[in-house]
Amino acid sequence: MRNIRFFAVFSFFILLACKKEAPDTNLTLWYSSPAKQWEEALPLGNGRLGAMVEGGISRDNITLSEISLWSGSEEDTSNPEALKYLPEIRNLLQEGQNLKAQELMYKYFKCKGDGSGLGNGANDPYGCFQYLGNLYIDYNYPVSEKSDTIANGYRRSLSLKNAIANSDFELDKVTYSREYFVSHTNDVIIIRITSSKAQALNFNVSLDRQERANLLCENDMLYMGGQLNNGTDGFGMKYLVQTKVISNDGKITSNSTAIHVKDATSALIFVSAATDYKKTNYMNDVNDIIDKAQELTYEELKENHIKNYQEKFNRVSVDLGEGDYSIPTDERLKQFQTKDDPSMAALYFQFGRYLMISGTRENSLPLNLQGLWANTIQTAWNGDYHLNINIQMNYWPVEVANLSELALPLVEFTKELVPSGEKTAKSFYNADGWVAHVITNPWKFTAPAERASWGATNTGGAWLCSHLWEHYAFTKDVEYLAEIYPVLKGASEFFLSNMIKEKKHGWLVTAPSSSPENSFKLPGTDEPVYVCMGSTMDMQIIRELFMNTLEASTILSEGDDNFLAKIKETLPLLAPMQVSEKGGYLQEWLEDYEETDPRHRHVSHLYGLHPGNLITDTKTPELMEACRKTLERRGDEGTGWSRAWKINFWARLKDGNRAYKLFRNLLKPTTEKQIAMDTGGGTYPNLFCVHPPFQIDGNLGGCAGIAEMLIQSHDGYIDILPAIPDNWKTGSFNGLKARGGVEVDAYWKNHKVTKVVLRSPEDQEIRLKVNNKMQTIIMEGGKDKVLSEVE
Ligand code: FUC
Repeated sequence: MRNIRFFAVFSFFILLACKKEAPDTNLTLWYSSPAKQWEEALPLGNGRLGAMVEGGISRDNITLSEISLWSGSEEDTSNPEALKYLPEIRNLLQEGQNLKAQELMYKYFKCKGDGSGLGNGANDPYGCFQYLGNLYIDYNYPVSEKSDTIANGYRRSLSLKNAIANSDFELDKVTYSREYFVSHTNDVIIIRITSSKAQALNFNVSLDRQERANLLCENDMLYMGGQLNNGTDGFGMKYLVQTKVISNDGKITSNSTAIHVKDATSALIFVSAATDYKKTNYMNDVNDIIDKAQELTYEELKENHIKNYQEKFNRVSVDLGEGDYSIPTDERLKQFQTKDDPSMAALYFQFGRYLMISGTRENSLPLNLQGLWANTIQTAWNGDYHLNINIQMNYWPVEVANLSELALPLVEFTKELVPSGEKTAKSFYNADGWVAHVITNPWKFTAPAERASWGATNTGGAWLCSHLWEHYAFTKDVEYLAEIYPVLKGASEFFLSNMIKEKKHGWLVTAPSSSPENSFKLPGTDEPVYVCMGSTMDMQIIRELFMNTLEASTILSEGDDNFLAKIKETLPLLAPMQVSEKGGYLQEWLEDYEETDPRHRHVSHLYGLHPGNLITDTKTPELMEACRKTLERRGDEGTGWSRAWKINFWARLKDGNRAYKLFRNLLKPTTEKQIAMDTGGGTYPNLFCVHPPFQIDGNLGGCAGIAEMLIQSHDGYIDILPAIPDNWKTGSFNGLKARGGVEVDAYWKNHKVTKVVLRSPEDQEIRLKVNNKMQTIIMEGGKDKVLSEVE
């Protein structure tokens, strides 16, 4: 850990010295009307508390969330039937009887209980991430007509530079202004409301929640508290929201459900909230937070907030060209489909970083399917942690975007899954080590889910381990590596003790498993079959896990010789990647089955291309071509996250124009809210990614994709501008990170890199590819290495 902290401080000072700021104009989302639906509201957060600002004129709705607010509870998911049927399932798979194996799995090889409730588990023990409630500000204006229709000059905005939202307008010659932020330093939501005319403000503040909410108003302080369903006796997680309004000149009164503000020129609203997740003292905390916040002036609170946020945000700037910032963001989004606007990618990239800083912080839970933001009791797919792409995609940008310490919530979460994963390994497979399947939650669910078609893939935990490794690869923090080594080892032990030898080639494979959520047809039948042995993705993840575990043990000089010898023996026996003889694409399964849906949204078998690094130009050029063919077959559409993944794939294939085409597809404007699985992906007016519905993975996957177009370092060297499109002709970036802990600035003109600045925390030799030329650079720790007029 020490190294990270040192490097964070070190980079901060360096950045202060040499940062070239991107134009602030491209760091603002703005709109000329209030949000008409939640998907237009502007997200704010401090990594724990979230707020979505609608900015309404007569009623302003701010939807609140808290990252740990989950229904459900820990449950026993062990199902003894599963282990009894495991040998038969495996035999059927060996005989090519996958459909029969699948039928048995549907019946027996699943968790005890209802699992995720098919994605609607709010009242099951699995539970779901829920919104906290709504904060309403209802205004009374001294105008006879409807204020919403006669207001002038309305503007609602979100500054990514300051993490502050504003809404302003004029009504009857009075300007009303609201400023909103969620302070990390003071851990509180703050709204300041002002009017240009003295004592023109009259409004009521109230709270509500669709269920399980009690209101209380005492000493002009409004409270909302309740207890969610734990899925068993009904008494689950407790929460409390507390609201206080202060004003210099206004009169504040209250009744049992609302705070009333009369004749004020300005007022401050504080909202504090907490849950009892891992905390007993949460009520006192909520109260103390408001007390402490009140001791500071608004200017002090705002300054604290901006400073805290910018310490992270200002580490990186990106300039990809000018855009037309004078048009509202929703219009700009629409125009982007037909009009060239290279600055859109820089905005989207920084919006991703903004969401990460606002959505999760050290000592918080990781970003879930909704990040931190929700507006329902039953969030889509329980707003949980899906381990077959989604939560991992959330974390793809964290290292390269210079927010390394924000990976730690995922690291901690993974560590905490281990005890539950050990039980699952024993009870379902009688295996060593630990395993997690496809879905998990703060209650540490690791069992196979209720439906084998999607819930039986058992490399979810191993995929998380790749993130644990990447954090090391970017930071070189050996102390950290020692902390996470047992997690990697335990995950490896599971596969060492649980793979079987498939009959045809004698390869070691997972069984039973699936290739995330895709199905195939067995010869002579049209029935979709999901269950298989050794899907390509499984085998890539396991190979990578074994290699990382071995490397970690070498670095730490740690090892149980038998265990390491077993990994070394096993590596060459793992089923290899195969290229289809009939189509030249990378095979998704051991057999070259016909897919039920060749355009399926998951492209799991390309894990080795991205986020993995088994398939690269230097290691496996022939597989690069197979990946290209695979992507052509899959097409350029799909759900939001699927489009985002494809940006990353094409960037790794070094095809900048195609990556950019996928970026454009990701930004397809839509307001669709119904769940759709095949296509319909795009972007809401507030730039939230649309699965549909909203799912934050696409935002962060898209952010990572843009980074992959600018810099790559997964193949043993740093590649500057590996995949930029024709229209990012001239530009720069500052502060992106490469593996090895190197921080990089680059400047280019007419597609040619003109200058690179490298900073390394320690002495090291690196390989660098610039303008297609490879060179070796000797870095001195703490010193800038400037390469100007690079060839
Ligand atoms: C995976 C995906 C779905 C969706 C869900 C939350 O199961 O296949 O498209 O993103 O996670």
